[in-house]
Amino acid sequence: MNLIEPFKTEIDFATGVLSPQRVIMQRRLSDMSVMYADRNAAARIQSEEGDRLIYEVQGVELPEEEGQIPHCTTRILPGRIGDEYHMTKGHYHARREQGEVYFGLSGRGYLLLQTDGGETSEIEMVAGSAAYVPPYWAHRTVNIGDEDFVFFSVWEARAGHDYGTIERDGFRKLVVLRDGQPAVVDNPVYG
Ligand code: M6P
Ligand code: ZN
Repeated sequence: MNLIEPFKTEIDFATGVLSPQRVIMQRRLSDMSVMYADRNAAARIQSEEGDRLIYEVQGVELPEEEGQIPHCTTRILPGRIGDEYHMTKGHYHARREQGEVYFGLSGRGYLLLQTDGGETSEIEMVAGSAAYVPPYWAHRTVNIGDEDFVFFSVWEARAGHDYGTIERDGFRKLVVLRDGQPAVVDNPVYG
């Protein structure tokens, strides 16, 4: 076990920016264009405006060993690909038995969850919402507002990210603009 010195990070709730600056990871449309239901819309945006920034993660780097508790902010920019709101890739934990906590800092979003067994759940999040991702639930976040949706996440270091299952099957639910409102609908091409 590494003995790590205690430390703190200041968080800007509106932007998710950490200080001191930590590791920053950006995901652009090209990293996830196949994850959006409307691939034509994704291709059109790509050719008309270039590689759009969808979301950004800023976090502390900790050793992936038992007992370490990584934490980060995620900022999802507002916008849609076709009717579908900007979202994260989404993942299961490689160790499915590990959970996670999300805490809303600013903006409005949905937390979509699903299990291998076919259960689904969606939780609306605003600033101040503490949402629990229990073990075994895949999780994806979606910005349903006109501003950045920013939240803070905390998990156990060995949880790991399993992206492959979602890359292959997608999510059972999509969050889309319907009649001027965000709506959670079945994904017609799931699986
Ligand atoms: C949350 C946490 C992170 C995750 C990030 C972006 O902050 O769950 O572990 O990396 O969201 O989500 P994803 O990894 O699915 O792109
Ligand atoms: Zn996770």
